[in-house]
Amino acid sequence: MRLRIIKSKLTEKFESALDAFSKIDKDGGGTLERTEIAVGLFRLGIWLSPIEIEALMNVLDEDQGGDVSFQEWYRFWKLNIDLDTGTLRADDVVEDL
Ligand SMILES: [Ca+2]
Repeated sequence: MRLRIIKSKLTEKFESALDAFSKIDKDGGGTLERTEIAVGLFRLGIWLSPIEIEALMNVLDEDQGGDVSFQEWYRFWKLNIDLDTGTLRADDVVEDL
């Protein structure tokens, strides 16, 4: 369950959704690009194939605009937190990864 691994690494490494977002947003552009996410996860020791990145972006990029706003990131963060409690239909999302 990749999404669970990604979430646990992120929460282990970063204090909050905002902390993670601002550190992954290397160029300070206010959105997370596909490359920034791939690099950010790689630095956490998570190597995702292009197909997995694509699947992750489909989860993250709710409006399919090609990048991830903080609002979208926060939604993902919350979704992941809910994974812990076993609530939500998060497994539907995880199946896509
Ligand atoms: Ca977006």
